[in-house]
Amino acid sequence: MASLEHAHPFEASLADIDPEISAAIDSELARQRSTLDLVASESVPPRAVLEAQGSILTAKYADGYPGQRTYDTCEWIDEIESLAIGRAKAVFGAGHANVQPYSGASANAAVLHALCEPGDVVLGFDFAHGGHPTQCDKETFAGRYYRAFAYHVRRGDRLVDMDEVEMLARAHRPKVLFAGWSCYTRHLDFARFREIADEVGAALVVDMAHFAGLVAAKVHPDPVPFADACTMTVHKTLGGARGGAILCRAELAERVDAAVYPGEQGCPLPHVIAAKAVTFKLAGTEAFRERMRRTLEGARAIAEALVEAEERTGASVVTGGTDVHQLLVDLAPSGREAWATLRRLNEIGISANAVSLAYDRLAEPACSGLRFGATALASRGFDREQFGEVGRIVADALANGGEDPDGSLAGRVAELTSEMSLYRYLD
Ligand code: DSN
Repeated sequence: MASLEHAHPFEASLADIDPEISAAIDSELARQRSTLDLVASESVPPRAVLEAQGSILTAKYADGYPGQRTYDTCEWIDEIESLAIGRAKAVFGAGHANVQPYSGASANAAVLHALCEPGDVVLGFDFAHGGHPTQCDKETFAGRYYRAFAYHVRRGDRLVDMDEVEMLARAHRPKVLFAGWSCYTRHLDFARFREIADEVGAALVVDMAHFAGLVAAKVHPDPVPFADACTMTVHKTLGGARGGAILCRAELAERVDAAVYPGEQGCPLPHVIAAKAVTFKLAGTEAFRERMRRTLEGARAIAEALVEAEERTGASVVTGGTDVHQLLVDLAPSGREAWATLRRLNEIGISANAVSLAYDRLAEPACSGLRFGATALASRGFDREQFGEVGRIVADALANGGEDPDGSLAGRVAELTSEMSLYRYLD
């Protein structure tokens, strides 16, 4: 370690200035390298995105929008933000894009701010059934500042109950109708959502935080032509900068922009906006589309392995498979609890999510659901065959309640993770 006495404090490396944080980052890198990351909301941001996000742009203040800032000397930030906006519009074929939201949750807050008055009615997908809490959950702004109602999945087939959506929309006449999810594995019927929204005079907002990358790659039904606005995160299937974005019809541009800044946020994050611009550039490439196709294949391969193993695991794949980058597993038939099972999976080198399922027999914080996603491993280069092995490892683990008494499952995980390098340029 170089002596701090000889280094200008602003030029010393992280390792020299703060060895504790530096060592923790190194340990996290080692953890990521040795783990099969099946957390459905995670990805592997490319080096170019990390370089932009960690750049000197971090310093700059630039409240406002390109050409309309409350600070001077923003010409390069204007260029960067204009590129990000143009690329987002091009990738999704949208009339307008706002790339400033700090997160998907902030994007949902801004859209509600733009389209509703406090106390107006909103209708969203129940969190416990697969929606995001910021659509209508009582603990979030959506439930606190608006009159929020929730629709659900049917008990039988676990698909969104469109008849209930229609019935609730007719009864409560929402200003905003949300379509979109965090924990769901099938396509939504955007045309039917549009019809219902039109009938009751609601704006349709598609929360595509999870599936934006699939939409960009055209391997998922496109909500943009149906929606008044779409909210998203840029770091899930899109696989890039950490933050959110909003697409909307051109006529709503002013309202949406004013709701993001100054309505909901302060200064934008220029370094993150630069990283979003890079993400949208990459999302327009064939390499990205290939990765999204492999992501879908990967999720299907894991689902197939788990369906095949259902008898010995006592864990069923919700809806019998998946159309997207993730799958849900219900541990209820096995009688096991998801958090306890997940902790055992962590011990053999697998990370995923424990989630409450619709009609879960267990009360929170206990739950019966496990969510597995293929985005991060597809970014790492995993192919169909390797995803099949991932699925078999998970199945073998679940058949044993997550236990690995002879270490053979951990050995199979280690074989896969050492075969597929991660962030090699950091060596
Ligand atoms: N936390 C994200 C997820 O895991 O789905 C949603 O914000």
